[in-house]
This record gives sequence, C-alpha cells and structure tokens, in this order.
Amino acid sequence: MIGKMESSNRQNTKKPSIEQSEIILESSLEFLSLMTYYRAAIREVETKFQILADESTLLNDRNPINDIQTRLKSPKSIFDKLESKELEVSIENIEQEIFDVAGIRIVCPFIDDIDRLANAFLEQDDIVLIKKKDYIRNPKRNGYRSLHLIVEVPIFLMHEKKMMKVEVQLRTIAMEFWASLEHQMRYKKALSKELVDALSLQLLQCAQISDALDNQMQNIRNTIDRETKKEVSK
Ligand code: 0O2
Repeated sequence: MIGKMESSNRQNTKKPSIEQSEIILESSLEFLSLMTYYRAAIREVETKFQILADESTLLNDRNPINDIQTRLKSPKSIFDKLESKELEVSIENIEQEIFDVAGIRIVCPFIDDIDRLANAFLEQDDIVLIKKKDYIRNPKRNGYRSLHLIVEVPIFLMHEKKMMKVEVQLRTIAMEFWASLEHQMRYKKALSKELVDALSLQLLQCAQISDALDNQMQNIRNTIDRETKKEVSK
C-alpha cells in the first residue's frame, strides 16, 4: 500500500513535458494578457506609420507607404523559436528573448522612403531602438533585402505603462515581391533539395534585378521631383 502511494505521488510531481508546458502556458491568463499587450503595441506602431504617411501625402502629394501588414506570432511559432534557442517555455523568456512576437511590415514604393520613414519613426521620443539590421545595405547571402528595426514602444494599460518589443520590417514593393516568393519556396516541404538549390540560384539573380529596378525607379522619381521643383520656382 505504502509502495503504491509513493509511486502515485512520484507520478504527480513528475515534470510536465515540453508539450504539456506549452499547452498549460498557452491557455493561461498571463499568456493571453501578454498577447493582448503585443496586439496593442502593433496598433501603436501602425498608427505612428499611418500618421507619418498622412503628413507626407499632404506635404509631398505622394504616399510613401504602399501597404502595412501586421502579424502576431502564433503560439506554436513562439514555442518553436524558444526551443530552437534552447530556452525554457516561460513568459519571461518570450518577453525577453523573442523579438518578433509582434511584427509590422511597411511596404514602400521607393527605396528612399524607407530611410526617411525609419528615421522619422526612430526620432519619436517614446520609441526605444533595441536592434537595427540593415539587410538593404548588407543583403543576406540568398539576396534577401529589408530594413529590420527591433523597437520598444509604450502601451498604456489601466494602471501601468508597459514597454513592448515590436519588429518593424521596412521594404520596397520589389523587395516584398521577392521575399514572399522566397518565403513560399522555403516552406514548401514537397520540393526536392536539388530543385530548391536551382530555384535559390534563380532567386538570387532576381534579387539583383530587383535591386537594380529599385535604384532605377528611384532615379526616375528624383528626376521628376527635381523638374517639378524647377517648374514651381519659375
Ligand atoms: P515569419 O513567418 O515572417 O515570421 P534573431 O532572433 O533576430 O537572431 P531572426 O528572427 O531569424 O533572428 O531575425 P531576422 O534574420 O531579422 O529575421 C526575422 C524575419 O525576417 C523572418 O521571420 C522573416 O519574416 C524575415 N526574413 C529574414 N530573412 C529572410 C529571408 O531570407 N527570406 C525571407 N523571405 N524572409 C526573411 P521568420 O520568423 O523567419 O518568419
């Protein structure tokens, strides 16, 4: 009898598996609250970019933002990322170690719009820059280009102010076109390694063409702007 009780006690104190911890955490109030805070942070950042776009449209007669996309990382992707970093599944680790739970992507027509918007955004006194990755000046080896900013933005709750991390990706329409196709290729499990290698090479060539296209479109834009200014000052 004693033996039986001991063994059942031992079962009760057994550490939950990673999957069990994930299920418990995912349905906890703490996790649901955290996701609500990230959603609020996305809204704050989205509004900031919308305001910058509105002002720019008014002053320059041209919208520097073509599209804004937002996404909250799924619980599964969050847990997979923690596991890949060999970190325990916990609220603290999500908040401190994962920088892209809240993601916002700003798609611009022209390459110059990216720096202009990023600078105006980072100059705002409630934004704290945590990390900047400039894959436009330093593209990835596969050809990926985008400007990534990891920032902290305040959100205001009933009784507290919380700083939340958001990943902002800024890219041109051409960069977005390239990245979405490359992303699809990477996640299609049915493609053979040989085919992925061949397609990756073609995508690298496309990245170079898209870079040239962005630069040429920018030059045309600059010429139009210069000539328009001359005309106005006559
Ligand atoms: P999804 O589905 O878009 O969310 P880090 O934790 O900062 O050390 P991480 O997170 O790999 O490393 O940072 P990085 O390199 O800045 O990439 C973050 C995101 O940028 C990715 O998120 C993609 O959205 C995008 N990205 C980066 N590299 C590439 C690439 O080569 N091709 C494409 N298409 N997108 C890229 P996720 O979580 O990978 O994907």
